[in-house]
Amino acid sequence: MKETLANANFPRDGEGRVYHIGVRYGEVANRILTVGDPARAKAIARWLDTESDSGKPVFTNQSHRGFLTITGRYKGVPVSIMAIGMGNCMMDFFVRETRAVTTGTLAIIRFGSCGSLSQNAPTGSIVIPQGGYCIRKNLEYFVKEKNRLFKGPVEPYMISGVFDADEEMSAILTKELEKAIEPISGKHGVGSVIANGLNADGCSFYSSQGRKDPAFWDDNDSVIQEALSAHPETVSLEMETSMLFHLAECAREQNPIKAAGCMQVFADRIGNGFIHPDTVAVLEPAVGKAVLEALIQVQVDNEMSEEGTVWQ
Ligand code: R1P
Ligand code: URA
Repeated sequence: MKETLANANFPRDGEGRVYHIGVRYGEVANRILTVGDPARAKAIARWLDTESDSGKPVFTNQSHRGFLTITGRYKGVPVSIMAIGMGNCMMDFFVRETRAVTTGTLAIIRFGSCGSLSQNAPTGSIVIPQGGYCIRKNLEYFVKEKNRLFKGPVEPYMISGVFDADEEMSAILTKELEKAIEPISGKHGVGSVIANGLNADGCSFYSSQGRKDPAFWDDNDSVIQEALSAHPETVSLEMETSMLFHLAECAREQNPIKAAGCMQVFADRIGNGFIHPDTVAVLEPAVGKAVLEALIQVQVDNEMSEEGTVWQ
């Protein structure tokens, strides 16, 4: 960020660009497809209308903190594709700062990768969770006993209740994904669409996702079993989607956010398998296109006018 930032509460530069995602009003559309990996965002952007379709070049911004924003039109409708990196705090930066530079309802669909805790969702499947919860390492447990703030018994992991996905948007997404996956299902390792389970966000790829790392004290032998006992409908395990649902539920009524998600199963945590890159090469473009198809069908109230935007 080249310019000085005046506001300590919600930092922006002199032109209104928010500090971390690096964009300002008119650079992000109301309909957003968000991913973790910038390469996935760039690959999906090939589905956007070209300059000869829309008369406007696609806008791209790479922020100094690693957020990538690509804004254009899909079948004439303004959309943004945003890569945000990994973890709950990146989702928090993305949702809050995007909200600060937009008006009207935001419709956000995350397309990520995940681990699977269900035999019904082997690698190459696509999962659409109806809700999500968080598994967080309880740092207090790992504080030396003499330094603990809480003197009573503490557990090593905290499992939250459920935050719901937007039902209507998830239904549209399911319909589009079923349409897109049906012709490739069973080929190149592509599986089928699994809707209606729950997603768990781990605060780590390792400790809170129950992975064994002999180099660290994690006390996580039973964390997955505890999560499944609390939420037997759990299908997927990743790091951002439940946080997106949580933030959408916390959005004030005057600034609504609709949130849904879908994930390609990369890691089979039951059978210990990992997806082959050839499967991802077939799956990602098909899912990306289906998410864009879904986004343009979603009802968005008070959508921003085109004046002063990069898609004008
Ligand atoms: C871990 O490898 C990352 O992959 C998943 C997890 O949520 C985490 O961000 O999502 P993405 O593929 O979207 O990054
Ligand atoms: N992303 C995750 O967070 N976990 C997995 O096991 C796979 C992808």
